[in-house]
Amino acid sequence: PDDGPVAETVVAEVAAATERFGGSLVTSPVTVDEALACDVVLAIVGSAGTVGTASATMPPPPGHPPRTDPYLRAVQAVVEDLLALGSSVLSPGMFGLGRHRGRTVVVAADAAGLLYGLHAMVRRGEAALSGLDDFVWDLPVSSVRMLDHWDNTVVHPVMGQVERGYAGGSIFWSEGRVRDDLSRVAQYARLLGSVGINAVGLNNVNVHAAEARLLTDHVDDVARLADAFRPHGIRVYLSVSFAAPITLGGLETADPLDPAVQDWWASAFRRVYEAIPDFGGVVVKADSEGQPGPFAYGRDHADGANLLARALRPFGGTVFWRAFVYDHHQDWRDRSTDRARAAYDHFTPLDGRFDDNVVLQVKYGPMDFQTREPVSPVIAAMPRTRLAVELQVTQEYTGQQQHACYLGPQWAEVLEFPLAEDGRSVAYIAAGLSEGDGQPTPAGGIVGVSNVGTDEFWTGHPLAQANLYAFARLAWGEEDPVAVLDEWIGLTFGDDPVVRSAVHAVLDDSWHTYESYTAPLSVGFMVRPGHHYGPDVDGYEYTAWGTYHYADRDGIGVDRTRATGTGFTGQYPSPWRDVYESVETCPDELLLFFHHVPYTHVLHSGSTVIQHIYDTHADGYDEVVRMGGTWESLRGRVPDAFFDRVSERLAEQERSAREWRDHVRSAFFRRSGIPDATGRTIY
Ligand code: GCW
Repeated sequence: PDDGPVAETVVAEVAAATERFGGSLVTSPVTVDEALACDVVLAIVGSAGTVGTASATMPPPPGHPPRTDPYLRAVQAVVEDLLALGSSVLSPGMFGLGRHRGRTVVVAADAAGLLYGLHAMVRRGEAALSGLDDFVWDLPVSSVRMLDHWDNTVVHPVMGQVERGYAGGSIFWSEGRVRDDLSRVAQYARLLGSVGINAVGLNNVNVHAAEARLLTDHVDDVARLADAFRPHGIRVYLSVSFAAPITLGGLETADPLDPAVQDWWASAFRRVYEAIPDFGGVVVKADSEGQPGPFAYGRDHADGANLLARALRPFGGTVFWRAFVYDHHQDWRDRSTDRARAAYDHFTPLDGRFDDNVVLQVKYGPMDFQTREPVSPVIAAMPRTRLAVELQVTQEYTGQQQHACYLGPQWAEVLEFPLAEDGRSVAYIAAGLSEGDGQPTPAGGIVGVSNVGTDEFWTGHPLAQANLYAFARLAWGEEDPVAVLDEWIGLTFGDDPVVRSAVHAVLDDSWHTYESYTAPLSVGFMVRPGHHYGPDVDGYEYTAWGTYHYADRDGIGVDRTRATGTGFTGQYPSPWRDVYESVETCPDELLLFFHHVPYTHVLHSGSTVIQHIYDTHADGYDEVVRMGGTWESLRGRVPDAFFDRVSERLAEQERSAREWRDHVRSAFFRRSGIPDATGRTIY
């Protein structure tokens, strides 16, 4: 059925495939016999309704002739059986896929679900088209699955065009305007739609002068991007500057309680929606790292977020308001301020005050996208607020797409972590789902910072494509990161078992490998300031950023206990507040995030902290050498250009891992004076 641009996309995809393979395509209206004669049947059966009401919930789109009875009966004949197989209610984005009565069937509640079902069928490959009856339902856990681009429209003097981008320029923007040729954006949109992404932020959350004007002067450009994403079920969002009423509107204030400010936002959004009726809304970084915000007017972040939410409400738009608010002018001498506490301290008092079209977007950890952090306690502390969890697909602190570092396992750990007192996981909280009889919280979403750019392999490191894919699949609700990687390998390289096992050997454990040769035991931030690449143990130690490790000759780590430290452990619900409070129960991998311990402290693993540092850094480097050898065995088995680019990056990873190993091992030997028990060289 022609139910809009996404349904048209499904028809076009199927038409292209049938033509390629010499089949034929019948589109509605069809007779029962025609439908049942097809090898593959794809059907929309009405949104959130049962099949009993399918005919009632399938009004034709405006301007279209009424649906014909034979079409409805054909759909119903198949669907009635299918619903009896399992689900009686279809929700948005949900689909059923499988073999049924000798044919392959995809059914969904809406066009987006049909699109997802079609691509799920493609992922199954030939197996989807043969075999015995076997039917499964699948649905996204989280209703919003979003990628944020930190793209500037112009090249920023310090950050380049894409902030923390490691894959070339922006695929959207060039010289201040949308690109003329959007064919790459169309490919990207198709890719994202195929794995269930349904929202994209088009510009950097640090909104500079040129980009602020997208909202007012370049809505036509934004509309062209919206046109490219719409056929794949994706709505676009803009990052906006809280000071826009002043900088763009010429007002004297951006105070959220000022009626002129409220009017300014209302009319700005009205103009956007005239051009883009399905515009998603805005992403806002306010009072953070120099971005303007409501604090300047003595207002809080609920006042700020609700200002925009009320201006967007008439049009159905949403505000994604970031919780990444902390003091970036901290005096390093001040031991009483703990950056890890900041988001919780700022936002939890506001729980219940945000309008229902505000989503609070929380970084997964309390600090800033480190290789290892505990899960942010904010996520369990605001039951009356819609919460989205923000992950970083772009590898700012995890090797910058020079290092192979598959982040699926990190994200799976975060999303499955049973943070809430009632045991609900982070993914459940973000999805607004309850457990058992528990009270459901309102739904937010899962957000990732994108890692693509104009690079010919899209992601700089070709293997970093796996991170983009895994983000989408885990945001959808898949749980096993190695199974997701396996899917990506099959879709990317085909069926060669040698390639499959080698790519697994390189990537499966690469996050742990990266962790082992960089900052130890979750202490974080031992990177070169500014660009954040490569080792520098004290790089951030005496700066204003609040990211300290306090390593001296005797010990290392941040005391965040209630008993003797910053009290951060008290922000966690039970049992985590006690698990993290005690060195006895704190997991090794989070030890230095919560505790300052002597180098001789014995870990649960049986090793001392200092020996752990020596061993993991040496072993991690050895593992990178092994990864290089494994990849080398694929020469000639994967496309040459792909092979060569990965080989170059693995060589750099090996060089950098060696640098990390020697820098960190030497730095801690010089501090502690304790030798490496294995006698390996220290410089
Ligand atoms: O990790 C830090 C990055 C900044 C980024 C900021 C944020 C967009 O170093 O480049 O700014 O986080 O998430 O806002």
